[in-house]
Amino acid sequence: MTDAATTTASLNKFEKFKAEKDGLAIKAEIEKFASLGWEAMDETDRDHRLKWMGVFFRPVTPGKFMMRLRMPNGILTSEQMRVLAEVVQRYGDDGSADITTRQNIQLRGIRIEDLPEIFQKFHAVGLTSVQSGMDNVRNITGDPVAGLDADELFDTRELVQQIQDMITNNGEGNPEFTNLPRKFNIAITGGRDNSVHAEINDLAFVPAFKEVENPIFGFNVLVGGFFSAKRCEAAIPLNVWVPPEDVVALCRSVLEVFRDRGSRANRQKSRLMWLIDEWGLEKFRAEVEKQFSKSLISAAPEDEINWEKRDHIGVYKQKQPGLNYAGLHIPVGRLCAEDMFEIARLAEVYGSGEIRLTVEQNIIIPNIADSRLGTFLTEPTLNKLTLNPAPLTRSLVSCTGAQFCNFALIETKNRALAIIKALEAELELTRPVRIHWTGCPNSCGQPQVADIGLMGTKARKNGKPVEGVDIYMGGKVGKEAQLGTCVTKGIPCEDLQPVLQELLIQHFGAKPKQEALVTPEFVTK
Ligand code: SRM
Ligand code: SF4
Repeated sequence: MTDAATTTASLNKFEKFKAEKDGLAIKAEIEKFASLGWEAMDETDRDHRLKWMGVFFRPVTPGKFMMRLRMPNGILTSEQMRVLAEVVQRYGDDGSADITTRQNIQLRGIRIEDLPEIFQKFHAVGLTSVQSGMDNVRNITGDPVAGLDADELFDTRELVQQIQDMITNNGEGNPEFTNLPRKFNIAITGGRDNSVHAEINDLAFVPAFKEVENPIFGFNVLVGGFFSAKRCEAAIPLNVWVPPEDVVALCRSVLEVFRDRGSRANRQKSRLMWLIDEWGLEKFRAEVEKQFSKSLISAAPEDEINWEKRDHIGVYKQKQPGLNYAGLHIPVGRLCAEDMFEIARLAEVYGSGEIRLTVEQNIIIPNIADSRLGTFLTEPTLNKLTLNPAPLTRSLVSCTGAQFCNFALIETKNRALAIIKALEAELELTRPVRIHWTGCPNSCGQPQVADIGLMGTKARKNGKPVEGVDIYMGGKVGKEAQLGTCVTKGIPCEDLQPVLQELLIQHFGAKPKQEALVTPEFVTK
């Protein structure tokens, strides 16, 4: 640890409770908590340590917990989806699930007394929620069409699973990595379109060929990307290239350096980039190299991210002849139990039982044979979870917001859907526009990667406090990704629709519907 981190006096309150008892210790106490009930539990165990098992106390809905899974590379089976559906189904209207911006699933409505049975069910189908919150490595993202995409350079699935297994001890929990100074995000992409937003991860691997005698495939390494309320940074090149077989070891080395040397004094300054700032990139690279215990190879001059980002909504041919994948749009990622059972059924009847998730909070069903496609397209579920949503709906992303998150300054998901519907009723759009909502400056909904990002804030109208947003623009994804910046502050949510309408007209070629009808160019389309 840094000098600052070694003295107890300088430790922040999170470090103190972690030093008293490691978060993972509560794994052995789940039965006890279940019989005690949430009200009688020790508050630190309930509000913080349970997150090491992916169980989040929700002050907004006390007694109804959220559970965050791990979905390496965003992949699950129909059997696993059915288990998740059964869990939320028992909670009636309180139960639902969300697909997250890290290709993952969160469940809602969970009662503490049900945890032992829920964990047993997870175990039986190979699901884990371990180390998915607090000072742990979050769900590791990978290409959503890995192994399906004819143009991919590398299938990321196995590597992502290996990294998760290393960090979590095959899903059982690994005390080596349960006490990081802060959260840590890892992404790995083997495709050409940067489907994982590599640039916003603490550690990311992007495809790159190293010329030795012949080009050899591997990854250039990026470090230090993160969003927080106080500071947002895109990841920077570490000047390292690794072949696929060294990726797991390099993850370990970077994590060990962060764990042992990252600052534990001020939680607002504990993400990896702060350590890189303190040391400088050269020293950071040298420390990683020491830990890696062999020489690091310098980066390839160019990476292979040279496509615009795809959203995977719709039906596409796979690299396997005669097979297709279908990207279903899930409005703001929210699923009810019935939807989840349906998705599991569709994946089994038409595909191979596999289901994938995207960072845009949508679902992909792979391996649909040409011969089954016609019948698949007639499924009534596709009227709700559509293959061809309207252009604004298609790219809408939203964080959890005030319905369940106590950090939220505004309601997000329901409001996002209502405003998009109203805008689509007014406007004719010729291309999708990526609108991301996030309920507070923590930026879980990634407004900085959006064409138009909306960040919850406190605004004023007629002298009264009202829910409002700061507007971000200029986010670019895929090749040459860059973060958007704040262009307008404090727009009251009730006044937002006309403001968005104007932005869409001015910057994204939208036309008012009336005008669209009389413009010959549009009539012919
Ligand atoms: Fe997040 C904290 C939800 C992706 C930055 N995030 C939270 C908490 C746990 C706060 C809380 O206890 O209520 C939210 C849980 C609300 C709930 O009930 O759902 C929460 N974050 C989410 C999710 C569910 C948003 C979504 O609707 O998809 C995403 C879950 C991802 C996952 O599966 O693990 C989620 N959060 C992100 C991302 C986006 C990403 O990773 O690409 C970010 C910005 C990127 C980053 O971390 O660098 C993000 N979340 C934060 C932060 C700010 C971190 C910081 O360094 O300050 C917090 C607050 C914190 O950690 O102190 C936070
Ligand atoms: Fe909650 Fe804020 Fe994250 Fe939205 S951005 S989920 S409101 S912490």
